[in-house]
Amino acid sequence: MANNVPVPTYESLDKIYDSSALAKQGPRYNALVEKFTSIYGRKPDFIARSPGRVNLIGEHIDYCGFGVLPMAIERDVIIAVATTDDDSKVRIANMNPKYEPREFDFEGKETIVTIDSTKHEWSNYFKCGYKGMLERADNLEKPKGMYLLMDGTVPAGSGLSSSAAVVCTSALATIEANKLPLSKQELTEIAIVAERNVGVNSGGMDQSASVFSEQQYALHVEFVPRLSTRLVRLPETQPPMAFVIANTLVTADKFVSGPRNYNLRVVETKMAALFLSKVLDLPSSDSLKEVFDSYAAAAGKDNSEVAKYDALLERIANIFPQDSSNGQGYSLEEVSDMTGLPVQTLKEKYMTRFPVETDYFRLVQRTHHVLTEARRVVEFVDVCSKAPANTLEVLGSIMNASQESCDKFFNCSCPEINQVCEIARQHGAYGARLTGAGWGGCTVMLTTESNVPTLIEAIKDGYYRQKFPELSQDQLDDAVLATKPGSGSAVFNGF
Ligand code: NG1
Repeated sequence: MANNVPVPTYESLDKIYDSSALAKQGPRYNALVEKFTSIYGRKPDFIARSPGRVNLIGEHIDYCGFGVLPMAIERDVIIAVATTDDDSKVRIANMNPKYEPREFDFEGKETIVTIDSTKHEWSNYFKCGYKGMLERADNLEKPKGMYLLMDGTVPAGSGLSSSAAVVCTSALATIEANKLPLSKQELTEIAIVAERNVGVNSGGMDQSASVFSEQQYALHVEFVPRLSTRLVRLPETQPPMAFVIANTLVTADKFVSGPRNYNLRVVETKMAALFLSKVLDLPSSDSLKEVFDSYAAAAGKDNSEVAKYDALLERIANIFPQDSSNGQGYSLEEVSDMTGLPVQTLKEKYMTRFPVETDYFRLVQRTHHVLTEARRVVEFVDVCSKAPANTLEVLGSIMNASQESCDKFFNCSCPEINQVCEIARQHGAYGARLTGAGWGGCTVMLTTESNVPTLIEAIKDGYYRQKFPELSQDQLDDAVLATKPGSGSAVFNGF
């Protein structure tokens, strides 16, 4: 897929949304323009838009370098923008009154803007996109002043990638306001790095899905040797397939829990790669994908992709030493012995920029998850292209195996996710799994179009009405919904 094309500009919302969404999106865009005009006394010049995403398969492997298969959803972030040459101030407001208006100024070409990542502050996500873009704009002496109004419909902390949607939209708003000639590829790469400014060691799946997705397709994103994306058409099954997303309403905030969850997992996979590259006598690397590639190259056999995973999994089955903690994982000293890196080096390299809190590092379990999950992505994509008669069953069982591995080996599920997946499987879902980082957030289920109402009702009854009896009908409808693959980032100027 051509990655160096610009982000498209549309004058009509039907280029962005499925026809079934227009009755809702039209009034939403009108309300944004109206509110913008009442706050700033002028109309916006354009609206930037980037969606959230649901990941179909490939969890917690993007930051190890392995390919993943997300698709964009209708839920998104839109920012109305007007520019001025009078100053270089940024004024930003939000349609949600929970987020108070903010103002900041361009601090010069060196700093651009200061981001205090110790503070949990909504405008930091805008600043990430703004800073990331302007760092790349060598020829720009002084950026435009900006008037902004944001509206987001991706639930925060739900695994649907609300933060990436904000950062990508912010970066896109900054590009368009300053007429910077940047491609989709550059926008994505900058947004990936930019998001790390808020203190989360993020992978690159979300930003890629947000920018590159297209209606009716899932997106196979690969990161090695460099970011590349390929559209994967979802098979036409008989009966027709459908995806449902259910939010457990357990909020998993990476910013708060990162040191024990997300950032720790990133570090564990890096330590595992260091150990494996050493013990397998491969070029030293802290990327499991590089270990996989070097091992496959050294094995030299003309294996299929899946067979390459099997070969490595078999080779490492008994390669990790016994830990001294009775199966809880390795102490930092043990990791130091295994990798040959002094404790101090490990701390400086892996535990300083993104803090980590733990007594033990569970390298065996994490490696097992990452390699089997990467294998599942290859299988899933393959089934999509071959579309055998039992496609629904096969894809469903791959999703179920992913959930089991996330729960047992990566410990990123939680009782609520397990419960929703179980209810779903009992009510016509072929497969059900967490999507995104986990520890709460959303689940994704594969079912048939005709079973969607039954499945949704079963989850409302079996989960929400038990655990959250106070939810209104609107909140319930918002928590569990059918979804179709949607389109990626765009600029809209049809108002
Ligand atoms: P969420 O929390 O769903 O946005 C995070 C990472 C992804 C990926 C998944 C797990 C960020 C912005 N996103 O997704 O890159 O690693 O977890 O597969 O950190």
